[in-house]
Amino acid sequence: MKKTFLFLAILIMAGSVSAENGYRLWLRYDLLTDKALLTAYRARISTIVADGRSATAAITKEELQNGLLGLLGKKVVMTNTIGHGAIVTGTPAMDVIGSLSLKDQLAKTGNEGFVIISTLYQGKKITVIAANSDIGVLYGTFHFLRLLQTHQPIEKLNIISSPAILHRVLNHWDNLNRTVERGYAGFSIWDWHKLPDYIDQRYIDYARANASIGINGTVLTNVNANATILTKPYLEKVKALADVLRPYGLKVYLTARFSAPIEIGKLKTADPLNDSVQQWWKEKAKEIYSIIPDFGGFLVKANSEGQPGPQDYKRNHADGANMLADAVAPFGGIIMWRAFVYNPESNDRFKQAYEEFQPLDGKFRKNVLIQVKNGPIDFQPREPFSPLFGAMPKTPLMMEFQLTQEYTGQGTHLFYEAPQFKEVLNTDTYTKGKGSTITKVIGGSLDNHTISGMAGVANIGTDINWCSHPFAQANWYALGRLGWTPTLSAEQIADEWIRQTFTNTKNAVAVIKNIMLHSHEALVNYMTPIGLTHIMYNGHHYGPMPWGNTLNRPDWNPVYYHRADSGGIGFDRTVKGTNALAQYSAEVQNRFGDIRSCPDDHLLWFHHAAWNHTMQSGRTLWNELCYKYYTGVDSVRSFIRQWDKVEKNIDEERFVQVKQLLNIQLKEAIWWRNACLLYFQTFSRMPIPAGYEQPDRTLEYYKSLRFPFAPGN
Ligand code: BDP
Repeated sequence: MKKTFLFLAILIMAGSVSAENGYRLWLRYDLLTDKALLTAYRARISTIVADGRSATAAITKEELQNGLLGLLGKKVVMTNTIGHGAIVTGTPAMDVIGSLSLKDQLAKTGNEGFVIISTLYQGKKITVIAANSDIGVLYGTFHFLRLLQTHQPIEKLNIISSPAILHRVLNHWDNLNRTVERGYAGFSIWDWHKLPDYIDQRYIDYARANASIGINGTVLTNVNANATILTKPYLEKVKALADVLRPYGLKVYLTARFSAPIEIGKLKTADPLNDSVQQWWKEKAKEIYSIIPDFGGFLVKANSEGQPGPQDYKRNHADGANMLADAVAPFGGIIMWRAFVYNPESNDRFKQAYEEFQPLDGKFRKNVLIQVKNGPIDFQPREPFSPLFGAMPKTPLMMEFQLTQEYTGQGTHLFYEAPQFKEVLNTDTYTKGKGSTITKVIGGSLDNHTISGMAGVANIGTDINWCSHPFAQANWYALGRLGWTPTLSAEQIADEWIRQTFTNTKNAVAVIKNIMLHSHEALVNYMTPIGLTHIMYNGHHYGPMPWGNTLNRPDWNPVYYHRADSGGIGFDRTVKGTNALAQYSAEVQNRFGDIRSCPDDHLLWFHHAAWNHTMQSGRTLWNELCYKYYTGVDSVRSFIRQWDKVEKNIDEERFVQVKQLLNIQLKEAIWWRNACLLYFQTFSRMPIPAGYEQPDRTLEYYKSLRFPFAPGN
């Protein structure tokens, strides 16, 4: 007994009980274990000379000092004298920075970008982190610390960096009662009940994490909105949050419930062309800005899944968006109006957003962005790109990605999203000839827009490690990095994230990266290969239910999406079917339209193909389906084997967590594979090829499973 106690005490003293619970995210700043590197960095970093009096500048100084203390294991003092090894941070208002002729470089960095250079100043070797604004200096400081954390050389730095996208925003689907729609990481971090008087340390840590990856906006509330957030007491709470987030460069946005003028304004209508309604929103905007002067604006889900909107009054999306845009314009606010719309009358849900929005191109006010989900349906593991991208040249289109893994393994699957995001960003829409990539569409360069945006539906909650699955943090990280530099590769982002989050040990980095980079394809294979989509359970969306056919709305039923019958499987979107393909440019139509040339991985999105159709792999469609499902499961088995190899390189706590989760992922992958193949087999009437392990349960068993308390619903 005594012995254990002593042992514990020693452990605590040695600091090794400071369990690695994941709270520190990618900002761990642990002492560098590479001795040579440590010596080199120490030789190059001796003091901090930091300028600026703002709250942001204070944060910068503290971050730099804490970061260096942790990484170098020594207190790097602040001074005003520039000697060898000084890290100089500030704006051109600072004499030394002013004297360094950085004008040309700084001219390229705008209001948020930064310059990091190694240079000589009066014969002394120094490192300068300069920007036009204090927030730029903070971003630059985080970048510098990232270089150290990822073991990069810092001798000859010459970095000029600025964000490609203006609004880089998290969308919290958080309700006022603290539940999180599609949240798998606990409750909402916004403790509305205790606000405005109680400031949780989490808010500050959240802001800091976002600043470290360049995220500059946050929508605090669910798109399925509650008008209460727009009432005075709640606006006071929002103000308290805005005050905490502001020094970190984060603007606060809210979701606007379209019927708020009725619900909290006592009006009889919310018709956007009605004078009193317009006036009500103008007054509301004025009130909000009097409380939060730099309020970002509104995100709106209208006429979608039961949310109220302008169509309730026979008006269109432009009428609705413009009314709100006019209300916030005098204060510099923006409206992010979502294009996620569909209703059961349409003959193909795929087509609807385009049908409703494309004709409105050119009709929106200058401060409106249309926020478009990456694919035409709904955040599925793999979708073709939304045909709206490139099709509305007069309107800035904003990307909406889903960080929270509603359709991609929820809280239990290791799923790194950057490959999925990059697949979309790199896609060529051909709307203005070759090279009209989605990166250029949303960055604004294709159509000369000055405002641009990228949003991610947040995966953050009260769990100690923020995102529940230790690897889910990587998706938050990826959103920030891609919003700043969309041309970064998924591999580069994974590399940085692993080095900061887990380890810099070369082999371990390679192994973990390999798992991450294959996780997208693996998940597509064991859930929805060859272009299958939307075949999960109703409601909570957890697990496979390709047989689902009981909901009133056909477009909520899995059978609507796969259309399996004895002849084949897939949704015919060619001219012979719904002709959704016509919404794309000719080049894209050609690529997908011909069943012989349509890439295998999108086949069932566009064609109803025969079970014995010959795939590009040479296999029949049925055999390919089996092959993909089995390959997906095998990939998870290999992730488990690979993960075992890094045991000695990372902390035990997270090693064990991930190991357990991978085992759940394997079970669930097998469940997806078996349930889907057994069900589709009732149509194909073909055997699962010999040599594959045969399902050990019946289709009836899978159909009988129920999960009344699956999270996030
Ligand atoms: C769907 C989610 C639903 C969201 C909706 C949206 O199931 O909870 O409200 O997207 O994006 O995928 O509005």
